[in-house]
Amino acid sequence: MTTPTDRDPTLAARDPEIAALIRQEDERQRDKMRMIPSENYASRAVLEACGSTLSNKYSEGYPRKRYYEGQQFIDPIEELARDRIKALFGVEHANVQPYSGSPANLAVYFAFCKPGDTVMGLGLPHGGHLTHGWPVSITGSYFKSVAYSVRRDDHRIDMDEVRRLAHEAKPRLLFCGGTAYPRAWDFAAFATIAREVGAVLVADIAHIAGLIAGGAHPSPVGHADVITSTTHKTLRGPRGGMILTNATHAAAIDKAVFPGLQGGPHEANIAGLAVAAKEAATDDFKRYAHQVVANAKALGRHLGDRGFSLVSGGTDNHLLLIDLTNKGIAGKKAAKALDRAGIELNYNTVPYDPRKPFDPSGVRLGTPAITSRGLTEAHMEPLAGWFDEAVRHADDDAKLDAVAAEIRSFLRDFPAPGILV
Ligand code: DSN
Repeated sequence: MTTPTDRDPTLAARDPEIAALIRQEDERQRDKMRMIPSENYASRAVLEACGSTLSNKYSEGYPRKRYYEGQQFIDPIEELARDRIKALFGVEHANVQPYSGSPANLAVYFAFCKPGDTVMGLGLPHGGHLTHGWPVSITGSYFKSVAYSVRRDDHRIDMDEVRRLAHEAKPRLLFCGGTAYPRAWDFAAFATIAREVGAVLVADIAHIAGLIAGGAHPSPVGHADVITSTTHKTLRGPRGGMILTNATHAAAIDKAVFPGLQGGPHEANIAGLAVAAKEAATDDFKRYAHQVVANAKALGRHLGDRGFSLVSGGTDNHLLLIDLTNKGIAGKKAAKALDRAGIELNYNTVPYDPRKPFDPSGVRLGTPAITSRGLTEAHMEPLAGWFDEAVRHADDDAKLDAVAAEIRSFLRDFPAPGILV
């Protein structure tokens, strides 16, 4: 007699090669200081929702207005995700279907722009995002784009320049938000400029969504016309995207996501987002969000004490951008050495970088994932020490391996959410 497991084997039995690689990735995530600022650990509950049979279902359309039958359980799931996100951020409307941040932004273009319209955002080399109109992205090819920048001296966004460029270019969309800007965003100031020139203000909060939900960064709600985000960074949800807006723009945004840009929504991830939104509404999560920022500030201070040059002199959020020029090492070489030493981050351009993006002067790191494991300010000094040691001994594999072993052993006391090995 065949058992259900014979008919439908486990992953390990069906495909040991993939199962082994996933297990190795689990172990890697368990054993390393994961410091890519756009990454995190989703909880076991979120991961369970994402790995569920919801993945089998098509549900084009929106709750109660679908093009496929069998939505008895899908509709309440998407409604819960929308309602929880609306409550968490205090917005009138949430679309939780974008597959990720780039599709969320593209849907906003589709909702408000015609090809050839002008858009404005923080330039990529200054910490912006590709989809805010950078030339190599579709958003920079189908739209005219104007980039604002950070000042050379203090690496802060130059709001005078934003105002001047906005008045000259009269953009249809004005983006604020980015991927490598360590300072708080002044959403009110952007809103004033957007109003002056008749632009739609889009706040892309992908990096800081969890900080905003937890009250550790000011919210763009009430300032931005539209808010876009991923769901897997500081928010600690599944991979995905969302668009938040008010009643005025709700219909245009929904139409732009479906049928404008996407087909069937990924309801397993939407269920994961509902779970993450429930988690993010707790006091524990508020403490987490504030701890992320406290850890980043503490780490910045300790790295500064060791002579590392922090872009903008520090951080207000979860990330640090370090210019390694004074250390005589390029960002890529440092990132590879740090990775071997158990500190995973990414090489990154710094503002006005004389080097190329594939071999830039800096590294970018952040505290969302390590804070999810329970690290606090007290742990940032040893972490800065390991960081320094790895950068100073970037050519010494034995030394890097010794640091990695220390980190592995240190992290045993800090179990990572969602990692069962
Ligand atoms: N890839 C994301 C990041 O690392 O910031 C942005 O899309």
